[in-house]
Amino acid sequence: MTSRNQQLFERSQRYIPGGVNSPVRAFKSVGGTPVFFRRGEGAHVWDADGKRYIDYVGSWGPLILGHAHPDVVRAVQTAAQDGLTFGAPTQAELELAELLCALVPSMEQVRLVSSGTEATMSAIRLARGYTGRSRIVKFEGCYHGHDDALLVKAGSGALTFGHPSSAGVPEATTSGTVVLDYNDLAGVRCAFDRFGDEIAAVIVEPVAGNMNLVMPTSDFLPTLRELCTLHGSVLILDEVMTGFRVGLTCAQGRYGIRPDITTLGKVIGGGMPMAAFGGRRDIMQCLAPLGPVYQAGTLSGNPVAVAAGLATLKLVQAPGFYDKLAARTLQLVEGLATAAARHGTAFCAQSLGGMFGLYFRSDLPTSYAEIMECDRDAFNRFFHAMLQEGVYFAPSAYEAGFVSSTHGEAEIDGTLAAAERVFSELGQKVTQERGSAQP
Ligand code: KE4
Repeated sequence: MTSRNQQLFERSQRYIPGGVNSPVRAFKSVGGTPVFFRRGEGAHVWDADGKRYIDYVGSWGPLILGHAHPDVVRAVQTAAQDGLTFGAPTQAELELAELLCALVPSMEQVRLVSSGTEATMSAIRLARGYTGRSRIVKFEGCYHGHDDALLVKAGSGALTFGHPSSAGVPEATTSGTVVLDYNDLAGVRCAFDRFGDEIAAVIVEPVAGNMNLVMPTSDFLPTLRELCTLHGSVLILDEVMTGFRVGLTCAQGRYGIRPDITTLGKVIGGGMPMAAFGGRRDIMQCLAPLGPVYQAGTLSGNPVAVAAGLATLKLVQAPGFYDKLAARTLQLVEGLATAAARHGTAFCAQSLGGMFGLYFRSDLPTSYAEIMECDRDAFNRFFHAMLQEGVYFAPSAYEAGFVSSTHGEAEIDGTLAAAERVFSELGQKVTQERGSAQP
């Protein structure tokens, strides 16, 4: 009998390309039928068949307070009763702007938008307008949304100009983008030696989360800061994922880096369409209506989304919120690694604040190339076996995972008990396969 998920997916593919409104949801990387969710509450979601899962995706990061947090839902309901949108300034969006500038060390002014893509696209245009330059630098494996200039894959050799990573993006749009390797200091120095005063901006995820989790080496971010300052280039930290996920002062506070522009999203909207870009006042003043860089949005600073964001940011400021979240996330990754080791699986894991990475390889990856060496088939088997056990990890070996404040001992213990069963089964299957392969 086809499940309700399968029925919905078959129907959905008739009306929505690929049956999804965002490609990563389609399970293309892991295979199988995507799960259609009907309800979420706290750390749990229920699919169309009524099956419950412990959720480690949290809508790809926004739900740091779990699904349907009562304070956030109440804030949304209250705001909605006064009107959904005005297309005019409101006190609420001013309060969110004030709060972001108070919490994010480098943020002197901020503009609210509706998606992370809009934030990074606007930040790039602003950096180009401020510097009068056009070339930008990004890093292989970092994702900054689907703006044309950022849908780029590395050229054939180091320092060659980027080529489009998507159809529909003109070569001319990406030819000004240099794609380097994450954590590659020599490559960064070489790019600045060659293009320095032509570089409008460097955009980077301060902690990479879109190739799976990859931490910056100790000199990586300071070197980017030093070289951008030296050459008058704008340093953009894309904190759409890390913002208020890895700590109350974001990744920039943890690593002591002061970017010129920061992009935010996900957590600051509490699950509603909300993102932002902001930073140095002298740069932000280049934006219309003050300056020549145009940027706009019908629903920018939407009062209902702002209400969800304010409610969320109020709760994450509670004393000890991030210490507790980080400890819970660490307990998860250490438990998974222990279970894998017990059954001889090449696996490791790490976490930072409320985000984590799982890797089917023996040592922690520090680069895109090392991420590509992970055993993707092993991850896919693990993903589906855990899904069967009622644990929902990101449906891709190349995504980070997320824990919320509603993941308690019961959810972690339940996940680790399921992992024990799964690693045992997977270990036995590998042993059998090796046995049957013996001459
Ligand atoms: P959105 O346009 O999807 O709101 O944000 C784009 C974006 C920008 N910068 C970073 C660092 C991001 O992680 C993202 C979006 N992240 C993905 C998850 N890896 C969103 C999931 C999806 O594409 O459906």
